[in-house]
Amino acid sequence: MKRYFIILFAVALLFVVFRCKTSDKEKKIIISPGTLENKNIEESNKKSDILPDSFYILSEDWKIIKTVKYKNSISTEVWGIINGYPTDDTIVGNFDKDLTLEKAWFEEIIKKKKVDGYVNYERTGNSMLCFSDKSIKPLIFKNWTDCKVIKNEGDLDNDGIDEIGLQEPSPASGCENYYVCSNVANRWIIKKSIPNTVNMRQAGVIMVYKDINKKGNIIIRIPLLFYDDQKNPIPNEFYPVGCNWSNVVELSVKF
Ligand SMILES: [Ca+2]
Ligand SMILES: [Ca+2]
Repeated sequence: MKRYFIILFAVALLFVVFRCKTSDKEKKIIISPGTLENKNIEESNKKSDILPDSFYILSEDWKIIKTVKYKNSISTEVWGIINGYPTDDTIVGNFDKDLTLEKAWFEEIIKKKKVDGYVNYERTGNSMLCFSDKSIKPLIFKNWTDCKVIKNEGDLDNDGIDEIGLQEPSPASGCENYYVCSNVANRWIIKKSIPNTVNMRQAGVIMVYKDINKKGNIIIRIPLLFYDDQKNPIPNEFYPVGCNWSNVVELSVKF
């Protein structure tokens, strides 16, 4: 009997050690890719590249922060794709208040219908952001069925929960939106919508990252096309702009 208890105790101990190790490992995997600037993608200056086009990333007071050279190719996929961004269907991160990792993915909502005893599957035209932990409610996106870019942005607001970025394709226009989604009070919402143009996506401009100099803020890049500049007029030299090509303004905004 005593031996039986010793064996039971040893097994329990092994289980605890294994669990701790797993959770340590899990904690280490939680990263913040959104805080890093990928300079290799943004400024492709390899001599062998053909770089027929360029644009500026500007500060709010119209100083040129960066000249971005990029390959302007119409054969490249430009809808819903951001050069250098992840293209995996599924991401991993901490998407709720606990310290374990979940998976998240984008999925079209399909309705199952029984017609004359047969099962029919009907497209709804809507989609959702789903989580492997079923206690996290999916986030519904209306009139959107396809998503090629889903990214763990890291914890942008320091609440311990990773943010998720999703690029909405818009084949009707070169202008698209990058949505930054966040878990707020146990509910997933679109917290920031960042417009972008074809040249930004072809050049692989990083759309959003944490502002390490201003607590509670993020840096976003938006096309000059969408910038409402009432106080400080934009100099003429940075125009014209459009959905295929625009200079870009970098802003620090509250998140
Ligand atoms: Ca979690
Ligand atoms: Ca967060």
